[in-house]
Amino acid sequence: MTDSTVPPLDELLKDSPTNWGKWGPDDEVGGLNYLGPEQVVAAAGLISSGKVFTLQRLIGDPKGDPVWPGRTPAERTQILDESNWDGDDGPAFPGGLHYADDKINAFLQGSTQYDALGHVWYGGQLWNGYDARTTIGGLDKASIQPIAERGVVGRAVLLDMARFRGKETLAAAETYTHEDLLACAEAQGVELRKRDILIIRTNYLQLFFELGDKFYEGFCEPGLVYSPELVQWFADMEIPNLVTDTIANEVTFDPNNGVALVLHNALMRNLGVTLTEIADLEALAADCAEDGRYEFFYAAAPLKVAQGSGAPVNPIAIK
Ligand code: UVW
Repeated sequence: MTDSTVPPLDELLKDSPTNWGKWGPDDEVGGLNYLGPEQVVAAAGLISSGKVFTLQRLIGDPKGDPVWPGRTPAERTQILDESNWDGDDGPAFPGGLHYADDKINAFLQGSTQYDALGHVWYGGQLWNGYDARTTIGGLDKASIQPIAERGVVGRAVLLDMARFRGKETLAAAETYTHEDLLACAEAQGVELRKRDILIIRTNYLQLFFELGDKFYEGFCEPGLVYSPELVQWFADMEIPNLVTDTIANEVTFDPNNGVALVLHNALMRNLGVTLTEIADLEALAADCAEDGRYEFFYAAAPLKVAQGSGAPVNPIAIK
């Protein structure tokens, strides 16, 4: 889909900063290098109440699974259950063992997930300058595997943009900037520090459950909007990981130029910021509003999938 009035990404981002080479020519985890033992130990010091929140959405939710247009929700198939032993097609093991087995056919980005740094690109190059042809048949470079092997642990801050704007959910195509994030943090009484994992709540996916198929009409999610200043802010703040409760973390089409997913490229491809999408932040946000504490320990490790462009994850926040 090419529209001549829309600038190509390589023109739009020609002066955008990159972290290519910063962690060597073989790096595949980008900004996660900012999270070393010092950050892990400091984050552990934030645990005081022992309250645990899991941030994954249910796969196979009876109410539906919100996915990016063109993807389909995971299909779980029962392979074995007690009915297999009604006749004699159940496997026979000594002692009379019966068991349930099932499998899923799922987009690796079809629920709460980490994107691999090689998930998006333009101009024939992905993160760290790797050739886009290394994606053919599976990601040979910057796949989800190195992120999964490393894990993500650090201090996270929840920025509740919906609550900050006094809304149940942000609206389709509604945008916010890094300055809005700072204003939100100030209103919440939390300091944003270098190397923080940023978690942003919009509660937009509530509309998926309320609107059904209409949710996808004129699809344009709310989210961060590109500006050179915003990208520089992410670079200066050394943000390792951006987590949101929307399908793609940023406003789908930039209202200033019409380009799709500019920040996937400016932040992930160029700076190496890992993106985490479709997180369920509702219980955590309710608790933060109640106790007024918007900073906490965060840990996540996506599934280890060889050559994967992303993988499901169930992140954990502990207060
Ligand atoms: C795309 O990049 C298309 O989607 P996502 O990052 O949401 O998986």
